[in-house]
Amino acid sequence: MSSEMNLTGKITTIERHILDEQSYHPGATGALTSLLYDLALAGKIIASQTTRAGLAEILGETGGFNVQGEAVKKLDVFADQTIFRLNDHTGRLAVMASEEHEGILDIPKQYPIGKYVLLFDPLDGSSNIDYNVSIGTIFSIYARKTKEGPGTLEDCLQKGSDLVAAGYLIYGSSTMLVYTTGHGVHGFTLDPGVGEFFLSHPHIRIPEPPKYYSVNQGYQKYWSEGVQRYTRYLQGRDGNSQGLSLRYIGSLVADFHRNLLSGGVFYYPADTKDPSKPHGKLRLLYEAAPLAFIAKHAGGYASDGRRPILDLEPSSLHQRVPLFIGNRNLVEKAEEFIRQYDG
Ligand code: P6P
Repeated sequence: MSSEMNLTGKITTIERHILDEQSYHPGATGALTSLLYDLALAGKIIASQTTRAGLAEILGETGGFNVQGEAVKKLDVFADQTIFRLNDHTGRLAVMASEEHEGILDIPKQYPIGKYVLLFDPLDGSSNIDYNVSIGTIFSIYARKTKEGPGTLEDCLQKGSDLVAAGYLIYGSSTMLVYTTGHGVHGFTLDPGVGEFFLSHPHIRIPEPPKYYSVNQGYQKYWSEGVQRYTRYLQGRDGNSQGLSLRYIGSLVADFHRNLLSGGVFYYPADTKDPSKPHGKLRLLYEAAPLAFIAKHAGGYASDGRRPILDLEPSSLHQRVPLFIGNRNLVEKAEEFIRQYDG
């Protein structure tokens, strides 16, 4: 089915859609439904700030730095606190983890413990906030592995193939929420006038043929031979392929979203630019894995250049991973070039 906006069908709110999804999970107690609803609510609250960041004195930096050593924007902190405070007391979660915090986030002792785990990047692309570029929130939901008591780091370090649900919000020309529980990928557009997310992109499938490739070509000299040759292939410079157009926003959610709807490949490969980041810049747990889960259920694929992202066993909360994601055949082509030229 095309990923064009569906404006003629029945009016479906995200609450109705999530409730209908619950029927796919016979054992569902409604906790996942409520958790997804709470994330939609967080998106509305964050969107209300991002669209007037310039006016609400929420622009600019806090002066602090996060675990990644990146300057923390006031909006980062706002988004992080909003998601945590909406979810810490609901009794649906055993533990959380956020890009903005070094360690896991315990559920406060006065609140009940639930059976799900929420990992999130509260505001990805925040370095673009000051330039009015689209930014986003990315989330992963797992079932806890430990049996009782407060959730642990082990509950957070799960493979992407064990995800229960994943999604993102994109705060751009409109605010959208895209999510999957493994039964199709569905997009909802926020009508700020009524404060509702309405189903606008049901059953998203990554279109063929692909239109774009998305990579920061400014780092080309730091890439491996295989990635350099792969990029020439995508540009149609090896005579065997039709060149693609380059689109790179520098905001992962925006770059991924465009390729999801138009067809294409995004990649942030390993590079030698920063010895402290030999595996590239993007994080596995709350960036690559949830987007890989979405790509899979939209007919696409995601790899670290050698293995499926969803098969990778995480070893730490903030570990970085090279990411190639989008149309399956383009990602598999990347693996082919890397296998052939990088050994
Ligand atoms: P570069 C934004 O800071 C981010 O984490 C992702 O959203 C984006 O894909 C990437 O960094 C861009 O990194 O090195 O190309 O500026």
